[in-house]
Amino acid sequence: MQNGTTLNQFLIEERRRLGGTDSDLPALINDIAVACKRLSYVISQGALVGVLGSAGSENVQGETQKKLDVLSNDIMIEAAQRGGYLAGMASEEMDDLYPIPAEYPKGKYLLMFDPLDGSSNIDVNISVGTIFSVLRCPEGVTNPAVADFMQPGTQQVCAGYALYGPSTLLVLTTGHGVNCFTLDHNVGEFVLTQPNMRIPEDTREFAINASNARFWEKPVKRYVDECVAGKEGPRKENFNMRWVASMVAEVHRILTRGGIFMYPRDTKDPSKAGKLRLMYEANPMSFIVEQAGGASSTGRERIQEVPPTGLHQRVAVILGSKNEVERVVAYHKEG
Ligand code: AHM
Ligand code: MG
Repeated sequence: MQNGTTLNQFLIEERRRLGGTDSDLPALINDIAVACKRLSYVISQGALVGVLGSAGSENVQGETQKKLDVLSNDIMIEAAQRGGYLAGMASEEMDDLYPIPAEYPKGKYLLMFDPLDGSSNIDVNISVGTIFSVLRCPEGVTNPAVADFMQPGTQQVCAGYALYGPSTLLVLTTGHGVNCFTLDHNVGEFVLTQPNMRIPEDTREFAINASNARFWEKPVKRYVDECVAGKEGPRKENFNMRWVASMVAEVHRILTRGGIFMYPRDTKDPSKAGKLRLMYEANPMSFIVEQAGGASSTGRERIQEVPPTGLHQRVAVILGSKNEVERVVAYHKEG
């Protein structure tokens, strides 16, 4: 690829290189990218356009919605519903699935997204992001039901995230590696800046919300204790720790310089298998991380093989540098 390759040029060239014929997926990705550009602008304006703070409502998970949670959901729907590439959508911010309105043509894909991940950070001006996952709508289905979305992560045809940080980035996989594009605000295009991202297999950096330490299960506690023990401990090396509380920012750091991210199952609320949502957080991030040579697991099974049971199902997430994830999985096996 040449310098200055735009997202659209990249998608056209990738399709040509792979001998593909489907123009709907590239077009859908472009629509999603438009939503991310709009969001990047609104987020950057913040208090100037009155979008910070609470919306005064709750989502299906009982979380208080920020104004930007609601707005970002609307922006994504508006950008993606018209093209004729989708049969339905589902999002963190909507209780039920969103059917494509009758006035628009229906397409062959399903879109699931978290419009504004890490939104607890929005009022303090720390990076947030958008996460999305694209599935194929089952053959012959034009009005999908929830059951049609219940496909394991291994069925994803595309996954990506936008990161609204010092730069706005779009990171994408269609199952042929991971590529990162930076938004050039001057020309309004995402431009390929980090092709073929690879996660180093080893790391000396971990990310976990340590305030939950008293609720962790034994294998996670053992792993973190060993990291913290540093040079004098069994790992014989010093480790660094980071926690942004914005999964998109954590995954991007891991894609850039390696590391392990954990939001494990814990005993805080035994009715929940974890905090993060399988369909629009864990699965897309898992697809991206594995495509970049990393690994992802709940501690007990590969995330993308977890059988889905609901749109908003929660799951434990351990992902990042391969050797470290495998170590945590081994600790789970040892009990
Ligand atoms: P959200 O989708 O409601 O923003 O929640 C997901 C976020 C992740 O980005 C992040 O890893 C995690 O929640 C942080 O949780 P905590 O505040 O418990 O540290
Ligand atoms: Mg989220």
